Amino acid sequence: MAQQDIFVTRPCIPPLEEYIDQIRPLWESKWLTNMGDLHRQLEQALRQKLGVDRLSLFVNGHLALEGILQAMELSGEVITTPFTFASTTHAIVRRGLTPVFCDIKETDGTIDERKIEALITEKTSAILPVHVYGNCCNVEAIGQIARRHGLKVIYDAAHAFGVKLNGKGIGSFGDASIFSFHATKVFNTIEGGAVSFRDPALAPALCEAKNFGILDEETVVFAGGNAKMNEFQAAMGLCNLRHFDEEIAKRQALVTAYCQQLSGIPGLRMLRQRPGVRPNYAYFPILIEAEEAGTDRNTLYQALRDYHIFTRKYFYPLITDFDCYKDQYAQTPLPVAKKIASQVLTLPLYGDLGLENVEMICHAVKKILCK
Ligand code: T4K
Repeated sequence: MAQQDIFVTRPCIPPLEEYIDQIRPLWESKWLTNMGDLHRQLEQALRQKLGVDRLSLFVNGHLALEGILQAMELSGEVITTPFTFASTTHAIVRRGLTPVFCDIKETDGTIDERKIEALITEKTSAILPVHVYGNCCNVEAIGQIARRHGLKVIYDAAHAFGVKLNGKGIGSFGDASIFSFHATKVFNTIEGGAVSFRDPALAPALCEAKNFGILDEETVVFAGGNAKMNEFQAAMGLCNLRHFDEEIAKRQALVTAYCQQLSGIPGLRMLRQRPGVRPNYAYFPILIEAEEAGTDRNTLYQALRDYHIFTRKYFYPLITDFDCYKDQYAQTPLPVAKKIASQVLTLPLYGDLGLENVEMICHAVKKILCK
């Protein structure tokens, strides 16, 4: 039994003095938002950290996604995954586009690239896969399909900050990628997000999308919203960036311990990264095959709560089962997504969790499953 409640995650925050030093100049400049100096510094630092040429900050990851869909002027259908957070589909729908759901792979939970082509119609304008949990999609195959059919590819890389594939930043694949810097992510700006993008011509449209469509003081070119990151968020980002590598190293040690202690338990399976990936250890999902484990995912979830261990069912229910989407869109079979959503449980993972807590959580999991 945990002494204190253990949550699925806790934000990484810098020493208070460091943050105060970072925001102190704002009392002098009185420049609090609307693309200030700290915003400019963070944008620059993140381009380097993420290994991307072009990046635009947003107030959160969701509005970064809506912003890039608006800037690209997409229409019609977008092929995407049902195994994700609400934001991915909501952004598509809120931009007036139609989501078309593709099944996922058993191995890593990302979109099944072998099933994409069958879903393409004359209305399809883009593919929007998700690097779920920071697991890399098959970007090469998806790129080939997109080129064959003249489609845009926008990755939801909300979970994938700092991930590299064959030495390249994950945000450099496809036409664009969005990142989330929410408090629950490996790198946070309290709330925050960004879009990295390939085509330099998109830069003005992205600025306008986050700033009311304003081109200059007297010219407003389209109905943009307000999605600007403020200076206090940027300051948190600049501080957290200094501690990012340390956070990842701590998480790596915790994940290694989880994997060692949970391997070989009948009915408990873990997802796998594809080869060539430098991971960011954003989440630690496990899958429970009820028949073999003798206990189902929901029972494990509840029993862990009784031990004060608050896991999450990321991502259950599937998006297609949300009240707002049920029976709304053409139903393609999604057997793998359905199965994984019913089996998945995301265990606590954050830098300060501590190896002793990982040990205690694994002990509780084994006790519940092996009783
Ligand atoms: N695309 C994908 C694939 C995403 O997963 C997300 C967001 C987005 C797009 C959109 O990005 P943003 O617009 O959010 O930047 C959380 C996050 O709010 C959300 O950002 C994230 N995905 C999603 C997977 O998880 P909830 O509703 O599960 O969060 P909540 O409030 O239950 O927090 C989880 C745990 O974290 C708490 O039990 C305790 C801890 N916590 C949380 C907060 C907010 C803290 O310790 N401190 C805190 O300040 O959605």
